Amino acid sequence: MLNEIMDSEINKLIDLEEKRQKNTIGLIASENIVSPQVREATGSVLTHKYAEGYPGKRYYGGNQIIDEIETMAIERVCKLFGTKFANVQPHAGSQANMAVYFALMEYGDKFLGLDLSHGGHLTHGSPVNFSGKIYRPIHYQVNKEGWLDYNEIEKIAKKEKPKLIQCGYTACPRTIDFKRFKEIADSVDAYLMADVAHTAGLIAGKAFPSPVGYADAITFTTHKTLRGPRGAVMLWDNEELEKKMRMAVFPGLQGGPMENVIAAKAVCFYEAMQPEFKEYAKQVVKNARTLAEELMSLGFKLITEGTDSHLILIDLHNKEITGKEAQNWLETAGIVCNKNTVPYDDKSPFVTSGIRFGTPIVTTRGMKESEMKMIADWVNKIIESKGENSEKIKKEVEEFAGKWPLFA
Ligand code: DSN
Repeated sequence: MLNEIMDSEINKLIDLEEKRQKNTIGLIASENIVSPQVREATGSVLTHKYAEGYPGKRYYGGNQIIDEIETMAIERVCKLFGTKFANVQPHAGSQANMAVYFALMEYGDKFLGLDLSHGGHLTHGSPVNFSGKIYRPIHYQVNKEGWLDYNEIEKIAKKEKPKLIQCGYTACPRTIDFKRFKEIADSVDAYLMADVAHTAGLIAGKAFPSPVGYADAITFTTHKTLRGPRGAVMLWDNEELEKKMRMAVFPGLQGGPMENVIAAKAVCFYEAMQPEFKEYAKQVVKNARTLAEELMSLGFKLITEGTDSHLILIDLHNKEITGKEAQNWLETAGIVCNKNTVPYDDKSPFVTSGIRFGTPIVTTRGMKESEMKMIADWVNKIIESKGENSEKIKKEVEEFAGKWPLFA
């Protein structure tokens, strides 16, 4: 119980949410559990401070210590990923992507990104998002089996001549050939942008290929596999882009940066440099692979028949159920995931034919391959019974999950 909070109504709800997180199995691929140190920095006195501007050039007094913190965050993230420049101020992944578009394109410019329903992101040119309203997005898709088709992407790029090509996804389980993407971008004189929000932690932990050295701009959120606070980062190497990238975030689209969150980002970058984090990243992938293999052996159809990352995308067509039904039945049993469209889905994003699983949370909690097998078995029993035994399995899941710490 958080005794410090005087608002007992919110206090009670935070307490209930903590219990929910502890007593369920979290399989949402984009979520994670942070260390007590990251949480502490997020809730620190730094939340009191206004610091519009950048280290050494602020619009308010009293920023000497804040400057040291933000500089440390920048230096750490550049060292972690091996780039020359970083901006640690973006409040979220959407803002980081928006800032890169502001820096590298003019309104109305054409850019090429993956279709949202094939594993892209809203900010990769969805018509309901700013990226689809103020730019002219064109989209590539994955092939029928769910794999990127680089020849097809090259063909579209050569025909459309976009100003920027976007790679990095929210529901593609496999590695990305960043070198091939760079060759395609160079062949049409386009910028290459990599939105590696999902895999940043795996990249930092050397468990997934890095876009550094290929992409002109890299963005990611810090709260997914990287296991930091909610927020985002932009990275780049070209000195000529420095002013544009800086100005795009502030004063371009944000005011005061959240220095408490920036301090928490710095803590997470430090944690990600430790040898234990490499072990964590490797285990995330091992767990995802084990979960994938177990599910396939139980008759589930996986997009690309497996995974190279933290993420699994299950196509439920052969089970004759929707993603919405599966998500609800699993959640009743305490297994929390999200419904997700599969490539060429015949159902709407509110219903879907798929579910997406990820292993960042369960790995942070200390679970390994044998626990993945147990989870696959529960998932199978719940889906096969069409949710009939969800209530019964809920008791087993609660007893099991409750034994694991949130942050092992
Ligand atoms: N909402 C995130 C996800 O779940 O993949 C993307 O930002």
